[in-house]
Amino acid sequence: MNLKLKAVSESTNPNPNDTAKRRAIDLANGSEIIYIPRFLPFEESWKWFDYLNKEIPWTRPTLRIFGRSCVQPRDTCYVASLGLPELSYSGYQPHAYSWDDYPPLKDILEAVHKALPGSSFNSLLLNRYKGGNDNVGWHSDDEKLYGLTPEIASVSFGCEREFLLKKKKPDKASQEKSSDDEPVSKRQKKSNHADQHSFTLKHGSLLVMRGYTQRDWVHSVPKRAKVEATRINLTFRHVL
Ligand SMILES: O=C(O)CCC(=O)C(=O)O
Repeated sequence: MNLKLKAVSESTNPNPNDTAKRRAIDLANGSEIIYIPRFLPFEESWKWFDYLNKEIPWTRPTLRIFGRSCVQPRDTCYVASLGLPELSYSGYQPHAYSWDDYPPLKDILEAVHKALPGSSFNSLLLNRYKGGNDNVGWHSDDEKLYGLTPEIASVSFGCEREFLLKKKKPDKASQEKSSDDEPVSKRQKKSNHADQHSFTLKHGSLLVMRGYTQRDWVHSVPKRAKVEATRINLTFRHVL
């Protein structure tokens, strides 16, 4: 199956309207989101969807959250370059498959690298939401292995779902006076930036979280009662 495709990027895109829709959202205090709704061509993206849906060895692990066992409300799979520290979250350590096990993933990775100059992703967490009950709760990808300011590139296929971002509540330490003698909480109140954002992540879209987004914000894909179709999401990350 030839799944090689061209990403919509500044250099290859013949339609200026597509790149004009690359939106940068400044979340303030060094956090930023980039959203490109038509990152990958629509028809090819359905071929990717079918490939991923059929070929990826999806699992639905049991997690440990606040001392209780619960089945993760979505399917998952993990791919990583050789020799990286192991990923572990909520008491679960996924097996790391190799990029060579699923070569078409390398084509999507290449497209993402092309759109984000300077990026070098070496791992990928895949999620499959089989209908509106499947979800991911509020969390941040702030595991130490990604460092303090990770760039995370998220490519979506299939059913559109809402992606929410919410500012973390400042803890006591961050409310203490900063070096410019003004409490951080006061500075945050003065800022004009909203504390919540919502994106409807389109089939073939790319959303990038950058800077201090994982330190200062949480994100989620909430349940949606009326949704029945499947969505697949790939988040590319760099493990240090
Ligand atoms: O499915 C999504 O868009 C988000 C996935 C996510 O939050 C994660 O993998 O950490």
